[in-house]
Amino acid sequence: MNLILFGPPAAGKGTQAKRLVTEHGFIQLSTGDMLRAARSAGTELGQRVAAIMDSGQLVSDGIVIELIEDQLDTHKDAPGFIFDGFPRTVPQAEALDKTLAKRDQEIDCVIRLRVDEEALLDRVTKRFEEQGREDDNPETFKKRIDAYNAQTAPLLPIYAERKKLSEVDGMGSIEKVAAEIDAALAKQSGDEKKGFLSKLLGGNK
Ligand code: B4P
Repeated sequence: MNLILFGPPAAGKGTQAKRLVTEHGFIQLSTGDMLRAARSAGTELGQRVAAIMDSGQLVSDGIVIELIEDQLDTHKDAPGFIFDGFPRTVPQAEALDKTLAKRDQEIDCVIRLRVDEEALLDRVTKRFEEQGREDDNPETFKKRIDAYNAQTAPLLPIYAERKKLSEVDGMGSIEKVAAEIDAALAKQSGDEKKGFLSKLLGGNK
């Protein structure tokens, strides 16, 4: 199963992705983590993206698409992927569909974590104090939210139209959010099985 964890910055995508890896054996592909790793390693790519990330903007589609394709090639026999923080734009979503189709795969489920802006700001403020991540300061965070609303949120109706979207309340405790995600995944795979069965039986029953 290929899953997208969707939501605004600091919604808890990374937190939940790590748990799904431990409990369900997915491979987590977090473009944010990959970009931060490139920065820490001081690679040419890391140096190119540092200022963009610190300003709260999205790095170019070409860069993140290449990072994802490299990882899909590296983990050819993986049972499933969690796309965490990717796609974030329409061209990224289109590129993901194409690259998965080449591998006879598709996106099976998109989980949207809903968290209100005040709670998001509280979370990044806490993380800024604890970890000092430059893009977690309140001013930059506002720009990240704007980028999400302008460039990423427009993907939601696309996945809803395809009946892949599940909404999860991301305001609860980490455990409560985890339980809701598991329920949404179980429902999605049940629906897929039902769809498969009705096709097999020759109609939309
Ligand atoms: P990301 O790395 O994706 O952003 P994030 O803030 O880490 O979001 P996430 O939702 O994963 O939050 P987390 O679980 O850590 O992106 C960073 C930057 O990289 C972007 O701004 C952009 O510049 C660049 N980038 C990345 N992908 C890109 C792409 N595809 N295209 C272009 N540019 C891209 O949770 C946040 C905090 O909340 C943590 O401290 C956590 O402990 C806490 N928390 C989590 N769940 C909680 C809960 N239920 N209750 C209370 N606290 C919770």
